[in-house]
Amino acid sequence: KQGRAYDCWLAYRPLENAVADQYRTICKKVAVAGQSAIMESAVDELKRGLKGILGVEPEVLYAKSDTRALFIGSESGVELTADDMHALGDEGFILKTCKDAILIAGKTDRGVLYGTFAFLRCLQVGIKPEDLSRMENPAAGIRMINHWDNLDGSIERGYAGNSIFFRDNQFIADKSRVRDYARLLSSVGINGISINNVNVHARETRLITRELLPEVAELAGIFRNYGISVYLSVNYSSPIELGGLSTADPLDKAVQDWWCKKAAEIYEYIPDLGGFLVKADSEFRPGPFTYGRTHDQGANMLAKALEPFGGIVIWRCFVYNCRQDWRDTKTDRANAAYDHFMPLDGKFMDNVVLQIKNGPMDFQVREPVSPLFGGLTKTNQILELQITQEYTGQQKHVCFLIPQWKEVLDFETWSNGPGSTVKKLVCGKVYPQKHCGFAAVSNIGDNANWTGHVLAQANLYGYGRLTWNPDLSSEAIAEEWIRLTFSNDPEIIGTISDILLKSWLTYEKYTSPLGIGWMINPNHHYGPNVDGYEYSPWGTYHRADWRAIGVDRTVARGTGFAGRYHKPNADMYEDMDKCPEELLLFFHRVAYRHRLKSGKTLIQHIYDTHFEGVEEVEQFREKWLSLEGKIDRERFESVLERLDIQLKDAREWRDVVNSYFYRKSGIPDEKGRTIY
Ligand code: GCW
Repeated sequence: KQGRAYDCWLAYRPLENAVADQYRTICKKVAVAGQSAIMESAVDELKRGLKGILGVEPEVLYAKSDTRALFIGSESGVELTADDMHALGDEGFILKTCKDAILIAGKTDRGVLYGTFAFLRCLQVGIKPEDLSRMENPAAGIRMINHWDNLDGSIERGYAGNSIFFRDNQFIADKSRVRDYARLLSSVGINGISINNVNVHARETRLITRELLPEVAELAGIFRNYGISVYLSVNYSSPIELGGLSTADPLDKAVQDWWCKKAAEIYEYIPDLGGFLVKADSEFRPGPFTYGRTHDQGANMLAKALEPFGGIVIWRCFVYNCRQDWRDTKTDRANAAYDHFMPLDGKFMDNVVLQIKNGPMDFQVREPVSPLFGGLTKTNQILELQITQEYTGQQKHVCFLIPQWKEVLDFETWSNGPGSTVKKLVCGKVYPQKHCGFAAVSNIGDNANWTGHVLAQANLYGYGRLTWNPDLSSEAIAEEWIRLTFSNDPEIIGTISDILLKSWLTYEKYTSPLGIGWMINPNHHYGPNVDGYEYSPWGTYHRADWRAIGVDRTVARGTGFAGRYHKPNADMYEDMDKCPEELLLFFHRVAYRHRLKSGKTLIQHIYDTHFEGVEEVEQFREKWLSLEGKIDRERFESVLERLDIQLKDAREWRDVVNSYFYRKSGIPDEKGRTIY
């Protein structure tokens, strides 16, 4: 037994109330229509859930049928109509109830599986049978998780232990944890997973060889039973490294043939592989630029090889010059992805999908939305988010990221008039796309509680829920997660959601101000270091001097980034008075004595927010202490330990950042607090 935190939101705690009694009388019998491995996963989960929540072990009967459904209770009570079938998408589900029966149905077995998880969620939070009826279809087809796991078991930017797939350059033989992970992912609607790091090093390059494919196939088999397709990150130079060719030039016939043969070989082992994920020409990874070719040529060459097997190429847009001269104020990393990919719009094959990070830089606590969203109109695209908290506290700090993601999803790009929000774009509702949706970098590892910080489980949960329905609110997701993970007690819900919902803004307050980002220690990216990247080649500068701070990204005077957006966004960012204040230093160079809308000077804002941030962490700790004895000791203690670390490190952040700006500017804090 792995401890209380292991089950995450699938703990299936006993429910003791009148609603539970109602369900107990219905849930004695389950009739299964349609047999398959995925249906078996659904039945299995249903049994697990009913046993845990109601203490019921139902009798299960199988019927030969083309229908895909679970009938709980009487088989005759509820029926599927032609209208139901018409409204259902391929992965959608219907829940229907009458007095003594519940129907969980889908067009496919995947739909039934998602419906089963949804039913168990409703049951756990205590929704009455008569209020159960619903029909849901997922918002987009690609709902994916990316792992940055290496074969040696390490995880790039992992903060919760080592890989659950690999150890010591081998696949881990015991797959029970992988199966539980598949359950967690599929319970929130995830349907794709890339299992290895996008930085594909020598050993991982071999994942697409006959030596390792049988092992990949075994993993794929486990995920397949939960409706999840496996993808592989591939090395663009594979033809050289594995095939002994002298080039990986996408226009070279031998290279093209090599990939076609390779694809055929891979699909022998994994006939339903999702496809390839590719990081090319980025941070020292090889790519088409080496051969003077463009990214459409590179991606399309791979896409042709995968096409006969129904595979897709997910091509990352995280392409920029990471060897820039910090003295060069004309080159702007923020422009890079847009400038590389906009000219290629419409040139990609329809089984290529561009994967675009939410912001133009790199998963900072605050960034504007990448202008590629709404810029590209003729290209399949998915949004890339980072669940692992590389720049948001590394799972030592509580930082509920759903509110951040909601801002991204709800951002109005004006690409095709009003209503061209990011969520509509990546769900293919603004421009038609064959493939679209979401990807995010996982935050799990082999820690007993999966995510290091117990409260970080909420980020994985919330990501999945948003990919299914991006209209869900942060508040609803937080509440649902707490109910499933901890309790239906209003006091517990209130206390934990309060912490979660504030935590992102709190983290922002004591770290980097007003959208400027970075100010962290190089390489590992934890802890304050205002000049950590200031004189580095990575293109991430704040340009602070004694008078002002910020990067001028205007068209009129700066790097021109503001002009990459559609109007009226471009005008809004261009004008210092109209620019949303939380992004002020991202777009403008601002004097410390400049007055913000609050009436405070910029420097006073920096001091105040840094003091406030720490005070808020103190309050989180107080709030958490009020839960003592109300939740299990194990999770109580483990979160408390992390909050202690957060408090100590938030103080460090506050003092380092405040002292830095006091020393640069010579302007004292109006409130006379201690600054060093
Ligand atoms: O955020 C940066 C990380 C790198 C990562 C890169 C990427 C996998 O610091 O560790 O590499 O982004 O997204 O490719």
